[in-house]
Amino acid sequence: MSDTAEPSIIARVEGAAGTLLMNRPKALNALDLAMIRAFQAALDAWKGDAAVKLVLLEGAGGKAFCAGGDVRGIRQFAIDGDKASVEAFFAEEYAVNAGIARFGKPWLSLMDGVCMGGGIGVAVHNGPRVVTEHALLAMPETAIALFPDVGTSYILPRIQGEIGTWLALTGARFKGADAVHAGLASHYVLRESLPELRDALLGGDATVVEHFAAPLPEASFHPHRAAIARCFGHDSMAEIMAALAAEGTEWAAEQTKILRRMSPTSLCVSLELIRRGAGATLDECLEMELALTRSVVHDHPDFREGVRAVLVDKGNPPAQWTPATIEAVDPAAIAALFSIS
Ligand code: QUE
Repeated sequence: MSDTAEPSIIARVEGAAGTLLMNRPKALNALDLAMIRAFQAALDAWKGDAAVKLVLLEGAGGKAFCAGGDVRGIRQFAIDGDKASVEAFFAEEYAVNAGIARFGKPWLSLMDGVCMGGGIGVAVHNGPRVVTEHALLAMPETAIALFPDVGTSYILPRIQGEIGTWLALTGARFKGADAVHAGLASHYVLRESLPELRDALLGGDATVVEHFAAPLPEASFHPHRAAIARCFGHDSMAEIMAALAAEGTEWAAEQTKILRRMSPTSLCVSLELIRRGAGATLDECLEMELALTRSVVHDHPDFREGVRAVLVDKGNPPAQWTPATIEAVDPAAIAALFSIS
């Protein structure tokens, strides 16, 4: 699906910068395979090009940086039994994530607007990672029965105080300032400063971003830091649900309600993945994630149902999960999803 005759990624060399504009604004710049291939082509072209001192990544349209991957398309491949297309999408997407991490030059993302899932994957593995007051970051995969991928199984367990576990399981929305406090972003810049920042970056020196940083507001999750650490440090969903129940606060009740809407299988898979990711390298995490896509997308009904409910039918009717509750998830079934590859 393309919005116009324009390319979905506009890649140019401007001054000493390679610039990449994700340009599918009607789809909130969600990544399809053509875009992923354009990212790989830019990585290949610019990595060894001494005239390109840094890469500047932006989203078109003013509303989104990038809403994620083209999960509607992946769902259709899964329904059609087209395993090769699903494999190509995730394998090539994760190769781009790894390529950004080892690009060897600054890969500077301007996150102004929605940035979820696959959008986080093209932003956080290098830097500087700039957010504005209009940035909204989330890992919402448990709502569609996926799991935190694009290398976030490496990033999230390294955030202090179980903030990453909380983010992955509940799909909590981070404002720009929250993302900086959590370490997902590195610099907080006001939207009104972006044109001037952009101009300065075309000079090829990424450190100029320091001059544009605005005072950082307090994290919106600050009042809940202790409760997040208490409740989300457990290694099973049953323990996390029990810990939230024991809190007896409005906040904890809200978290419980949110978690009860997510795919129970996906919650258990995501928690296990984050725990395994804590002791793994980025490349090992990406490999683990790719192996999981093979089982989760094809062998389990929840992914198709989750994308249907959230993105195709927009919540009407809500998702029907298999099994329907966290309590009914068989640990052996979760282990099996990890061992198939
Ligand atoms: C979980 C996700 C995604 C999501 C919603 C979730 C995701 C994704 C999109 C999305 C949103 C708007 C679009 C679009 C895709 O939403 O990965 O094409 O226009 O890409 O709850 O993982």
